[in-house]
Amino acid sequence: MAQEGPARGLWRRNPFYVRLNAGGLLVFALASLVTGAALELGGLPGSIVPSAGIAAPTVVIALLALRIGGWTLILAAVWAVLIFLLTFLFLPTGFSHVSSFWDFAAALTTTAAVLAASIGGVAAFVQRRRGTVRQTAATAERRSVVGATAVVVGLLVLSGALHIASLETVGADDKAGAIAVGMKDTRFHPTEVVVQAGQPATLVVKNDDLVVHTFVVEELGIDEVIIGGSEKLIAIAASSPGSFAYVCEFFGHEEMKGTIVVQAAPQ
Ligand SMILES: [Cu+2]
Repeated sequence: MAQEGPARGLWRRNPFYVRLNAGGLLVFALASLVTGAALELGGLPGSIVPSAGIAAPTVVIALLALRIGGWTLILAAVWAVLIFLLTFLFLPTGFSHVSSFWDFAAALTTTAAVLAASIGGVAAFVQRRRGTVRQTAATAERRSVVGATAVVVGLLVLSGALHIASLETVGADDKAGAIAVGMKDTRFHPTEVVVQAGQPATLVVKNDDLVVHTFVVEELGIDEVIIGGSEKLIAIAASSPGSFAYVCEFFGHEEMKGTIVVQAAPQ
């Protein structure tokens, strides 16, 4: 509690747009740490390292903007845009899967925080050059920030509810005789499945990760999306022997691949 005084003072004596910039960066750093910690606890060791690696300089840059202002505001705005470019490739997966909470939440929080930081950084710098620095937010500005925050929180709640509502489980009866394929740590387990040609086979594919994955076998026309914690029954019908690749199609999940080996039926 002893730190609250100076921290609050530092926050309050800064102009509105500097606070918007620093606030955006700090929210991004927090979101990055939470995501890294969740993945670390979820069984993907080492996830916290890149998260902390990007959160630490982000916090330092936000504090510089709050303490010094001036040129550090440009640094903060440029840093916000860099973070956006760095995470940009992962955003389509998140935004296109509202029912996968972790993916959607990471994409939405990153975008909102980085937008706030960029707008704040640029506006703060421009106001300082023009000598129009304002300590407090105009009513419209305050309403915009409150409104945007409410929309983000509302969408996060919606995504969480959709995720829970979309969870699928496979009953014990259906599981009996089916081949289990797990998705864990952005890998398939096992990476080889053997079935007989001309005999229908069933897979139970379960996603034990927090993030969404796909199970795609192009040659067999299989294309399923499975959110974290969900499982699906997938029928395989291969009439002739051969081997078919199964993959997850999302960016950054290139290591997720396996093979379905279709053996000739015993004579
Ligand atoms: Cu995947």
